[in-house]
Amino acid sequence: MSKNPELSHEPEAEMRRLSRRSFVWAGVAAASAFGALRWLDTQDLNNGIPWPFRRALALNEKLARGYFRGYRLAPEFEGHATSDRTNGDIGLDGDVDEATHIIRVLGLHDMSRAVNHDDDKEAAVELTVSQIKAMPAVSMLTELKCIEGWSIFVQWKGARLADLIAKLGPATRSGRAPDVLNHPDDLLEFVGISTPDDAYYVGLDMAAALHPQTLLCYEMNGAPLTPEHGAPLRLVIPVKYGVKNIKRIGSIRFTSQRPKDYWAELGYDWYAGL
Ligand SMILES: Nc1nc2c(c(=O)[nH]1)N[C@H]1C(S)=C(S)[C@@H](COP(=O)(O)O)O[C@H]1N2
Ligand SMILES: [Mo]
Repeated sequence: MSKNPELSHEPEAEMRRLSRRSFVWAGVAAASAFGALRWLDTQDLNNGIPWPFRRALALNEKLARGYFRGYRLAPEFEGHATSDRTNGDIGLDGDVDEATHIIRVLGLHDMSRAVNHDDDKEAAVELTVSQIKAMPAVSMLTELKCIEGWSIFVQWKGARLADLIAKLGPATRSGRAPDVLNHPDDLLEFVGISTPDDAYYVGLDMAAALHPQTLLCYEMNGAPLTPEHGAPLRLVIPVKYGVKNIKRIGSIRFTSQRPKDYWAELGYDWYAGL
């Protein structure tokens, strides 16, 4: 395994730098929250619960601290990404067109905007990649660790899955309207993410899905994601092994059942945490 010598590895300094940076990010996210709100209004996807400006800051802070009992921030690095490496092409057959690509979302508290074009499939709320790109963007240089024993350092750019979750409003255990900020424990426990053809799929617990470094990415090392790396949209979750970093996202489902997971079915640990 080759590590980039320019990357900083001193963990304490890393964490100090990180907390400063997280603070800056919280501000950046708050500054862009107005744009996100307008996205909601124009796209009319929200269930009518306003997401006040001041809450964006609180959300980032609270999510980064309280709810992630078992999770820490993965180290972030400064310097250059390492040379490229791809692994795994399950679910990546055929071409995708970013402009027409749809991410189907299931298991929201309010599914009244769900549509169904296909009798074989459940009705789902549909998102486009441009809607994800309109959300506050986060960049991070993190290590993608494959369970096979190698890793690469990648500069990612994307939107926080937590921000999307807060906006869309997953179904809750109580049946009451979701309050991601104050009552994340009331959200359904799991998130299942699949490729459009359902050939590759991962399950996440809600805490991992809400982790501030869990991103829906559309850029890698300063360039648009390539098809091998999961264009037009992939998950990057540096607190988990590579297997959970699903490429080419076709659907996201909030559920109370532990979702099926491609590699867990083959005997790997379902959590696959680092
Ligand atoms: N759709 C899909 N996503 C996937 C895989 C896959 O086979 N299909 N392989 C996983 C594995 S094992 C790893 S290590 C990472 C590798 O990501 P990369 O190819 O972008 O380096 O993708 C993950 N995501
Ligand atoms: Mo992997």
